Amino acid sequence: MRAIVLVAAHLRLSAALTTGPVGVNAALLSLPIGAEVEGFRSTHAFTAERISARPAVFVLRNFLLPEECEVLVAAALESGELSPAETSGGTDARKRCDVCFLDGAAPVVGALTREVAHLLLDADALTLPGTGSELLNVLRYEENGEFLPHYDATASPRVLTVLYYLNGNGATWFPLAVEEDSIDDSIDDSIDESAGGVNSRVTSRAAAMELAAALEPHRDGCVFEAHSAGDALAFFNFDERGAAEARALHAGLPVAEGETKWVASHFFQVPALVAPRETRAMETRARRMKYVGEETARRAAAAAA
Ligand SMILES: O=C(O)CCC(=O)C(=O)O
Repeated sequence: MRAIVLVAAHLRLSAALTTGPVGVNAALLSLPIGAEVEGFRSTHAFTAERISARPAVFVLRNFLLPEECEVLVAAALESGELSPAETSGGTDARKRCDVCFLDGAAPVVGALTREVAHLLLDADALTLPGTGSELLNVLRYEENGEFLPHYDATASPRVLTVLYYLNGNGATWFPLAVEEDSIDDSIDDSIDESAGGVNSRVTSRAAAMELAAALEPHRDGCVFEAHSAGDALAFFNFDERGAAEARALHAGLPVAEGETKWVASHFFQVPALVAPRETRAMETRARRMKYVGEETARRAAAAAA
């Protein structure tokens, strides 16, 4: 294992850094694929390992303490707000899944948010206007529950996603992940060809989705599997130019028979690092998703009446 480079305070490496996604902490950025480092939260140590070049994906083992996981699950249950995910957020990609949202006043969430931002985001990103996190999404999947392939940053500048596996169950798949930082393959070509125009990104994302439909977990891309409660995954959704990373497509794989999967999704926005063209496209999609979300809520209400 290499020397400790992640600490719960800003740390700048003196070594020359490779280019990488916007917003990524310098210590993480310098990690080669397969290399593992030890990091420290305020209470305990964890390990970080990079498992994909593009998107930049990092496995964080033992990132949350088991008691933090228990507190988050209890807070979700006690909120009384766990409700079917199909009727929230204008997406039907989540199946057999309930969701609720915890704010910074909930136990663990406020302190965790601050620590994660300092550990995983670039120090400069923390000082930029608009940088912040969203409410913590807590997801409970039943057996066969899943989250179909999707992007996190379609309608908002979610530069960093952190997934916490709260009961040690579950797997997340990145169908288009690559170990080499190549920009010359077919997906990237389709993005380059589509450059120029708000809708072009939608087209290239659609191409990426189409490509992924022919791919399979455990054969293509990379799969992360939780080993124990408190494992986590961090990945970055925009490339070095601040353009949406088409390879950040990911899916929550179906939950095994008789199992439940608890996951919390933590989205960190850094609007100032996202390319202006991307921002305009996201605003358009956000308006469309709001409309779709309203339609979905209307239909759910009509069905319940
Ligand atoms: O449940 C999972 O494994 C993935 C969750 C996810 O993709 C998300 O919340 O964006």
